[in-house]
Amino acid sequence: MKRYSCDIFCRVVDNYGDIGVCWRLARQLANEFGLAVRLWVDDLKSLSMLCPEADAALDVQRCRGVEVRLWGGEFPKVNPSDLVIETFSCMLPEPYIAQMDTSHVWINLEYLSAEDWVEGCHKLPSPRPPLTRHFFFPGFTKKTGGLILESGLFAKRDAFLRRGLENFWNELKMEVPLEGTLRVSLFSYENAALFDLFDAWAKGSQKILCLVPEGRILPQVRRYIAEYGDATGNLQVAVLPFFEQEKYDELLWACDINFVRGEDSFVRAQWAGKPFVWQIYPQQDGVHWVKLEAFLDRYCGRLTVDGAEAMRKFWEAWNGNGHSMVHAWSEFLSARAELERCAMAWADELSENNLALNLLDYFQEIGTMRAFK
Ligand code: TRH
Repeated sequence: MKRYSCDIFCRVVDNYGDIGVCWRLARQLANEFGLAVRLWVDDLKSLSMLCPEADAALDVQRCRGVEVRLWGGEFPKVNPSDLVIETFSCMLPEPYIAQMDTSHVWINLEYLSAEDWVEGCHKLPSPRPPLTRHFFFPGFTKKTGGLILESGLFAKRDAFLRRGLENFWNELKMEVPLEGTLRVSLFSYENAALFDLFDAWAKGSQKILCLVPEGRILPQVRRYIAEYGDATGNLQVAVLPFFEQEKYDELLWACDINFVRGEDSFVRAQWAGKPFVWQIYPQQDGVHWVKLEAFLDRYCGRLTVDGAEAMRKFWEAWNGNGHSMVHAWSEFLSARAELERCAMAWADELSENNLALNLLDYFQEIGTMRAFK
């Protein structure tokens, strides 16, 4: 049987989301589905944060079953792959396009959104004669491309939790948290609501251990620690190094509530099956609010009126609608049992719609239409 090849093109706009999605998909297509995957990325430093064995000084290298190529300077003469994945409309290099013909399947993988219009745009063709580019939208319904989910992830998660967390804390050189401590991971952008939230946690009746992987929120966290110490009232804050991508899942699994952001960590928190709080990537003119509310509408539809209100209020406050975190947090915490049940059911349901499988089916579908062998 022919081994298909795949080129994935990634431009790092900012942060880790673009490369986070591309790296995850590249590994999955190579290691689970046996494609010969070449990942073109314009910023190897970002990749090396997610995969420390990637050498930012090497233009060509193999990592975890994927050929990684620096996308910069003059584009080399290469044969295009059977499947060409442009991500987030990053614009394929012209010399590469010039080598393509109609036997190559060109897919543009788009950003994730829970908005209704996504279903209508998923799989839309966009002609670029003589070629055609096809839009592929991840999403939360059967009429979208679904979400990236590695095979066996839930079994891995459940086995990790069954083994107990002692090793996990040891590896982090941390003491096992006291019984009854609420473990919270915090991955977010700068956030004006942080001090308010930390105050609520410090003064609350629940012991909280807040784990902060290095990132954009860190200067604020450090300011708080400088002012109040890393243990104040019922709050203890611990700053952790940035995890490699696969290890980051373990942090999400080990915590009771996860604060996530952007796109990929947002999805991983859903696979963790735990209550989570999303700080959406802020866009100009506040358009991100529409995206945030679209997700909340989908998710909260499964909750009781009180549960839905608690989740919505807390998420909105965390995303900066100006409301106090204190009240919102206490309601969110009260709804925790219900949010836990919903998170697990949501993960199970969403896992039925696997992005890589859908993408490969679509690749075959287009290929067959063109008598592609
Ligand atoms: O980094 P993000 O904010 O990414 C993005 C980008 O800003 C992008 O341009 C924008 O369009 C998009 O959001 C919506 O958040 P995201 O998507 O969660 O990506 C973070 C990646 O980093 C994800 O793959 C998880 C990974 N990660 C680790 O590997 N280790 C860690 O310790 C942490 C905290 C994250």
